[in-house]
Amino acid sequence: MEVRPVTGRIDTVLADLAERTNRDLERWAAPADAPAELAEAMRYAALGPGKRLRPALVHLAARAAADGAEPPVDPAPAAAAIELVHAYSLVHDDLPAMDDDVLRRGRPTVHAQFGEAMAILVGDGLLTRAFAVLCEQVSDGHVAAALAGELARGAGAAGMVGGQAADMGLCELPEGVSGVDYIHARKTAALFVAAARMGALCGGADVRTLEALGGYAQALGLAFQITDDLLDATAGSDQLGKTAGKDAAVGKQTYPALLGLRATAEAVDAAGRRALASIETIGSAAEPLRALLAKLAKRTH
Ligand code: GRG
Repeated sequence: MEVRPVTGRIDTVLADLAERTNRDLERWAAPADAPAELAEAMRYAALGPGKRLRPALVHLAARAAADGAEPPVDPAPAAAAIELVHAYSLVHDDLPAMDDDVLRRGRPTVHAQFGEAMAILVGDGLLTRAFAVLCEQVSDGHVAAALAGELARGAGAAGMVGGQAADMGLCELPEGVSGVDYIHARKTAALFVAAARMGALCGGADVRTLEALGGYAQALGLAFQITDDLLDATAGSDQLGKTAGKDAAVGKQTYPALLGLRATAEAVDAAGRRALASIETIGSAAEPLRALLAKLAKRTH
């Protein structure tokens, strides 16, 4: 498959990468021999109209690590794998026992459309499928194992699942902003970090570049989640494609609730500056990552 270079305006770059990821998800979202009904629901979850940010981060980090050249290992399987994990997390997050929501990406959630038992199994199927894609599509076994390790760390109990447990009030947390930061770092930023580090591995990064890209993604993920909380407080459900205003309705501790809107916007800016500082040694190959940060700082959905 022809891979276009990562150049040009960030919107075009992201649209190209999303198209590529969608093509890969079409092929890889469900195994050919899965029961047809389960495969249909897995594809509904994986191919829904999301932003495909985490796969873009994999591709852009790979380019940055390869100094703007073609990455030595194709990042496409890693990009698809992380989106499958993200899709699973959304399906489970929407379940009645979790966030209990019926609207996601402007459509009925998976359990609203296919039933709760199917939604649980869709999540299980997507999570395990992600690791199958890495095993089957990355020919270098050492790289495949390293990618799987990064994905498991970011998605697992010390990462996204741990953050969700904390967010659900199932664990002791410090009061105030540090408790919110604890949740954001795990529930959201950990998968961004995994995406950037997986991309970096595909791009042949040395340890310094791996850490730099991981640090960028950590700060980007925090800025992204704080912006999510800001949008939940200020935007409407139509604009977001999911139910707005839920945090305030359940009295959740968030940046806007604890600090107000102005200090929340300042926290987003500060995280953005930390993201840029982390990749200042990388040079022009990281330009698309800088443009991505600027775009996300202005996002409205
Ligand atoms: C293990 C039962 C079980 C559940 C796990 C881990 C988990 C459920 C949920 C946490 C994942 C979660 C909802 C994190 C919030 C991160 C976030 C801001 C998601 C929305 O991401 P976008 O805006 O979504 O990139 P799109 O739709 O564009 O892909």
